[in-house]
Amino acid sequence: MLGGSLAAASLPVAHALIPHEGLHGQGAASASEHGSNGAAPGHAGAAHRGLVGSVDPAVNGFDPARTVRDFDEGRTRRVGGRLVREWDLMAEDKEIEVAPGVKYAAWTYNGRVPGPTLRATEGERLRINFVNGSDHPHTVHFHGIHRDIHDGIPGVGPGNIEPGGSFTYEFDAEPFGLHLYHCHSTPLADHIAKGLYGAFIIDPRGGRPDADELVMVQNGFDTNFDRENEIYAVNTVAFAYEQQPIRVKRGELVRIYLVNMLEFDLLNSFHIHANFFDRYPTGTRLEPTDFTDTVTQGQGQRDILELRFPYTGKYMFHAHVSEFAELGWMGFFEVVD
Ligand SMILES: [Cu+2]
Repeated sequence: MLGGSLAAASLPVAHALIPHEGLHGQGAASASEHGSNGAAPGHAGAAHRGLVGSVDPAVNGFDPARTVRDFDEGRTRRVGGRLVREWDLMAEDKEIEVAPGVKYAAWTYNGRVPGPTLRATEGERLRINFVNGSDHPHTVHFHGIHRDIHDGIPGVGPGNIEPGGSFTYEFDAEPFGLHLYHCHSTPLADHIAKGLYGAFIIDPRGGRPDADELVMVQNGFDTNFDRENEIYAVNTVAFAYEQQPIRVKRGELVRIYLVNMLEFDLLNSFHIHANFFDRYPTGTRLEPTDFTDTVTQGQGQRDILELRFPYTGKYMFHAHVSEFAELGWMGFFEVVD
């Protein structure tokens, strides 16, 4: 159980990673508060319990507050009575900020981490025009059912797409559910961990009930290249939804598309406070299998979660792996009337 002093407890760890001189607001930092090693014993009195300062979405070119409700339906046209849906994805090398003052040399699809949440409907024909604008070879590997040459792995079909190269992946949208896409070049863990991934939603033909829909891609960043993560998040920026809670309406159905893209750690989890949700593993069935408040996911695993908040107020959600929560993977819903 994580309480209000959560992030204060986390700060000695996160603190060491983050240049923070002169950044302590609210007069919380005094000379005596810091040890000689520069580690702060805690941020009592700071305006929020997360990191000091905030990440500027304008500098990153993406904003977790928008990513959470940003679904990319691409362009569509009819070809012989069939709907063809198309997207352009470009791999680009780009430095991003994953926590205040913590820069990370990411590899991105379309300049953002996670890449765009691609959304289609069961049975459509999908085309993904991939251009490699990075200095390294990459691919796009989609989860789904398709032919090998469009699977986006080295050595099969077009294999690695070299810098400056391009390829159009093409397949049918099946099965319906919540999937993912990511680079599959080797070393695989590095190509994924650097940021080349995104959520891929295939809606069932009949759709799902109306809801306030949210996408949460759980990720992490190995900022010192020791093959362990120093920063954890949903949608990339540590504590983003603590600093700016996700606002939802009381009583309204909320649907969360939850994907685990974490590398280097085998398991991740999502826990909601003061509430329970229906769980649809991989989103491939229309009936939930569970009514619970915590879901654990291995690497590449995903679930659709549905819930309603009966009361207004602030409700925490976080990885129930406490270390992850303390290093950025926590946030709040703000429930309003
Ligand atoms: Cu790659």
